[in-house]
Amino acid sequence: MSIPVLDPRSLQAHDSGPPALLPASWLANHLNSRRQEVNAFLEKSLEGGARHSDELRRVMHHAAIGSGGKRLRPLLTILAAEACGGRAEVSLPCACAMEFIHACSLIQDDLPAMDNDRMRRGQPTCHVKFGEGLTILAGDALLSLAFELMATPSTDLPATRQLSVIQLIARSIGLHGMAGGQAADLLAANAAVSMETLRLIHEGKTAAFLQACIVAGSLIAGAAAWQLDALRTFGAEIGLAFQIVDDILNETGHETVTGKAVGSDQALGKATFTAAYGVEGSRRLALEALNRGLEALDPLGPTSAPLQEVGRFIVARNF
Ligand code: GRG
Repeated sequence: MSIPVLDPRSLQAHDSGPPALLPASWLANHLNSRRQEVNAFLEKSLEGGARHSDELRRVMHHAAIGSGGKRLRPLLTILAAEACGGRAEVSLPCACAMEFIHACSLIQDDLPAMDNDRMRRGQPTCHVKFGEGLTILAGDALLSLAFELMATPSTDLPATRQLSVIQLIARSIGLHGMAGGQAADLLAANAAVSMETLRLIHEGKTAAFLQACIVAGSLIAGAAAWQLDALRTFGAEIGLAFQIVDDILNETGHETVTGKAVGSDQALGKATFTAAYGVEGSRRLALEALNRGLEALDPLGPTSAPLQEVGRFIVARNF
């Protein structure tokens, strides 16, 4: 799997639809151009002076844009929409809302009250750089901005579809998703957990939102029931694979490449796939999940090729 797919140096506009044989260069250009569109929209969403505190705006900008990031979630939203025949630009505001929610979750996850991490994306974490108070407020404001973007009326998007997307995303990050999973993760520290509980924690903490990013894209595109089913399955499998690989990288990765502390999960006594299945066993589980996910996309044909490529990247990545 080649990392250049997400290499911003080869960014080019490319919008003529997938060619019959899909050469690697077409895929790379397509993904890089979508990533560039996401970055431009994220910047635009945080432009302009702030009414009360420009410092808060700077912290938000650092958390969501300036510190880097792979932009996997917005890419998944846009590519899912395109896989169902939708137009990228219609899903762009929602895709960027996904990145703002993700940024909120990362800066909160790093706080002393949670994982107490001092390094993220190769830089000091948000609270180390700006203090805990502004970090908590930046998280609040990023989350609010995300919902503002998702709820902004658009002539290309029926309000009923927009409402279903907002409901889906809200549920995936709340009690029954990310926040619930994170709470279970905190409570499971240094405790013996069953394989079933481990899966439940990871499903909630990470997979539910990743899956929702994908399903949101297909809802925006007005997907048919069979397309939605395919993308739901792909999302669940890729969400699981993502967290398994994250656990592997926390144990075997290199800080200079991952940009964050290695070995922290073990130090915090976290329930992880590598603790339960070993590194090789976890790799096998991630590959099996990827294959089930890719198989689910089969009925969609070539329009799902870019989505498949991001799925493969999620499992092959080293950062
Ligand atoms: C936002 C409602 C709400 C609640 C937040 C703090 C919290 C509750 C949840 C933490 C969830 C979390 C951060 C899980 C870890 C997920 C993870 C491994 C993220 C890393 O994602 P990448 O690799 O990061 O896509 P980049 O840096 O590339 O963006």
